[in-house]
Order: sequence, then C-alpha cells, then structure tokens
Amino acid sequence: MSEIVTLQTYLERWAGGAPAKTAVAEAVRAIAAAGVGIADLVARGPLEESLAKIRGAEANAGGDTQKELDVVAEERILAALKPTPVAFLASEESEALIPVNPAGRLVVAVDPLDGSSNIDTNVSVGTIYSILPYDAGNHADPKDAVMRPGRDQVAAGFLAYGPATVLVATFGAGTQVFVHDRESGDFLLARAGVEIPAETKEYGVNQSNVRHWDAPMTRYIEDCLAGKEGPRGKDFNMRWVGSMVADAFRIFTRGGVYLYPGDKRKGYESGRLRLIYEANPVAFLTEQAGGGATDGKTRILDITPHHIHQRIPLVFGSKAEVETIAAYY
Ligand code: AFP
Repeated sequence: MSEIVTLQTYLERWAGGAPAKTAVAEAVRAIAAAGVGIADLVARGPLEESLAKIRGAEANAGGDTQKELDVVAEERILAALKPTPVAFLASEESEALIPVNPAGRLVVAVDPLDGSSNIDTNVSVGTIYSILPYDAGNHADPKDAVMRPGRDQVAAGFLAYGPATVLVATFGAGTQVFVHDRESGDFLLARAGVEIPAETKEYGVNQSNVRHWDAPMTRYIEDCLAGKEGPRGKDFNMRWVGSMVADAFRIFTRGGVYLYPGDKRKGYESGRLRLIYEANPVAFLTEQAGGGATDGKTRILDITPHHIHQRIPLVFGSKAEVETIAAYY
C-alpha cells in the first residue's frame, strides 16, 4: 500500500518553507476548501433549485447569463482567500479585479463555476483557477499582473464536482490529481504525475455549430468522421459534456482533444472560453501532463491578453492530435 499523501502534506513538501511557495500553497488550500463547500451545494441539486436560477436579467462581465450559484461560488472563493497572501481576484463573474489583501504577493484568476448551464441537469461542474505572482512595485496597475502570457503562471488547477470531487493541480512540476475523501475531509493524492497519451481516437466539440466553423476546423472534423476509410485511417469517438472541467478530466484520464474554435456567430468570433481564467490554467495543466494547448495553431501560454475577459479559441489534449489540428490551419 503506497503512502497516503494529503493535499496539506503535498503542499508542505512542495513549498519546503520557501515564502513564495508557501503563499501559493495557502491560496490553493483555500480554493480547495471553498471547493468542498461548493461541491456540497451542487450535491443538493434540485433541493437548492434557486442556485440554478438566472439572476434577473444580469449577465456576467463577459455577457454570459449569470446563475445564482456562479455568484455564490465567487463569494465562497473570495471569503476563503481573504486570510491568504492574495492581493487581487480576477473573476469571470466580476468586471473589475476584486481587492483581497493589500500586502498580497499573488493574483488569482478564477472561473468560480464552470458549466453553469449544467447546474440543474446533475452534470459535473467545476471551478478553474490560475495563480500569478503580484508585486505592487512592478504593477502600477494591478491589472498588469493578470494581463500577461499564461507561461507566467506559478500554479493552476480545477476542481470538478462530479461523482467524485477532484482537484487537478499543477505547481509547475507535473500535474497531480487529488480526490476529496468524504470520511477524512482531506484531499488525497490519487495520481502524482498525469501523462496524457500523445495519440487519441476521441475528440470533443459541440458539433451543432459545424455550419459556423472556419474551413480548417470543418475539414478536421470531416476527416475524423470519415473514420478508417478516410484520411485519418482510424475511427473516432466523440464526447461533449458541456462542462470543460468534465471533458478535461476525461482527457487527463484517457487522452483525447477538446475543441472550441472561433465561429461565425456574433460574440463567438474568438470562441467561448476565456483566456485568463479558463484556457490558461487548462493549458498549463495540459502541458505539464505532456499534452498540447493552442488556439488552433498558436500555443495558448504564449498569448498576451488584451482584456481580462477576453475569449480565445481553444484546442487542448493529446499532443500529437493537437499538432495534427494545427497542421489543418
Ligand atoms: P457555462 O459555464 O456558461 O455553462 O459554459 C461552459 C463552457 O464555458 C465550457 O465549460 C463548456 O465546454 C462550453 O462552455 C460548452 O459550450 P456550449 O454550450 O456552446 O457547447
């Protein structure tokens, strides 16, 4: 029986007492703790039917409809971060950066609840976070601390509230999977070094948008659909949950690719996913697990944001397949 490692132990060993790492460890522990509370709310399903309700006519910063649980999740995360050395929180649910601690040395960018459209259908949803260093001296405008390429992240992860509550995390040395153990209340290390298979026969895309896609994406999917007799010489399977955290966890478990290309619909020219608090964290996790993440052709982690809530086309997963897709572009 291998040693049971809790998230707490893992973080202590990783930080080794170094102040900068200890700050990151405190932020991640806080987000994980908030995630357990959010998972409990999600697990009540229709008993908390108000949480699935759309908040009035309100939309979030990026114009998406806002569910009650989106806001509750942000409140929980903000409250959990208050005692930690985080200076600001950038959230999908708030237009501007939210001040947390004046003496903070980190900024956290978060999608408090990814998959909101699935809340009332008992499908996995989750929380996605990205952590970047913050130095008041270097960032006259705190926004500068988040408006930087994702390769500057010091940590990233997502929680998925599904049959299991899992935390997929990276601190820049591989990607780890922790599972929340309801008996002990701890997150326990389940996979110390995720390795996404380079090849795959499985893709995830919302195929109902095919008439809106650009030619390269359409050609790629057509070639997959042509199967063994087609140019790919193999049959493909398709999976699309509607919650990126669920699709991502499947990809981290058995490989595959996730595709949300830009398309011709108004507001979807750059796809649906947000660069700073969705694409960047998932790209960091993916690359740390040996996979690839692009906007179809350019590495996600090299893209400099021009707006906090900027959308970006997103392709991530099995490295060889991501490279194949880039060749179509
Ligand atoms: P919501 O949080 O608004 O439900 O969006 C979820 C998401 O950003 C991502 O998690 C899904 O993969 C994707 O949107 C689903 O988009 P479609 O509903 O257009 O398929």
